[in-house]
Amino acid sequence: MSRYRREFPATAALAFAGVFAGLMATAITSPAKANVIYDSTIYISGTGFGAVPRLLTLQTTGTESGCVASTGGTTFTTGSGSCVPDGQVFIPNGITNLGGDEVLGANKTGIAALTDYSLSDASNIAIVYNPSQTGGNPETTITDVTIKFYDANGNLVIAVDNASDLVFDVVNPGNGGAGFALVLDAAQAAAVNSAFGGDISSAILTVESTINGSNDGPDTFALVNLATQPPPPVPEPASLAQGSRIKPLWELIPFAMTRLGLEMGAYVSTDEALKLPDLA
Ligand SMILES: [Ca+2]
Ligand SMILES: [Ca+2]
Repeated sequence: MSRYRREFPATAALAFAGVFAGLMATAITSPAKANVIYDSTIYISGTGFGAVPRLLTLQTTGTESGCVASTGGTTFTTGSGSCVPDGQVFIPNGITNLGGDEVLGANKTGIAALTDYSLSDASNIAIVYNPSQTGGNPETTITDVTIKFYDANGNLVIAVDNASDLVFDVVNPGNGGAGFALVLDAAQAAAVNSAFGGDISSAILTVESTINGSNDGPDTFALVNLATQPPPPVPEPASLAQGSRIKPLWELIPFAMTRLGLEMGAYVSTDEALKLPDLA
């Protein structure tokens, strides 16, 4: 490499070294961090989410586990035989789901053809987790959530999962949003996009998961395209008046970065009317 570097102007060599170092850092560190993560900064609108069919519904007390596998076209199977062995998952978490608790029925458990969601880029995927719990301890813990991507013939192309337990102390995000957004981190999204030649539009997506601490109503997962989500609600005029100052530019940057999928920033809404009704 030094032989080539001598032939570059100093600035070009520096730039090349920087890019190369960046690529190496990505190659070395990203795979170990490729996870399904909960991004609390993403706002899922209840208005846009209410009619979305669920890809997996579970309603068992204690531990509940469900799996869905595409078998080509619009057909699918559920149950333990539909769970992917953890070893086949991209950078797996060591947990294989048992399945068997799926609640069957239209819009409760099924598949998503990504072309129906206008989804071509895995970085726009949000699996919205919407638990229904009651009592003094509504907490749920997702020990595994695996997102599987099939070709149109039902062949599994790639699957991704979470790295460690995802713990939810409450049943809704508390900002008027419809559910918790589980997303692919950058390394995972890149791997999924690459597995489909850069465009995942032809893929069929299914979800499998295991949840601890369940009670009461159905706990569901649905797919949302972040690129087509309605924007977050505008703050009420009263709260704007009470704010009594104009936000400086640097306070607006996280908002813009979130819309770009950079996992920063926060939305605040007091609109309780947007809470999601259960489909059960
Ligand atoms: Ca796993
Ligand atoms: Ca529940």
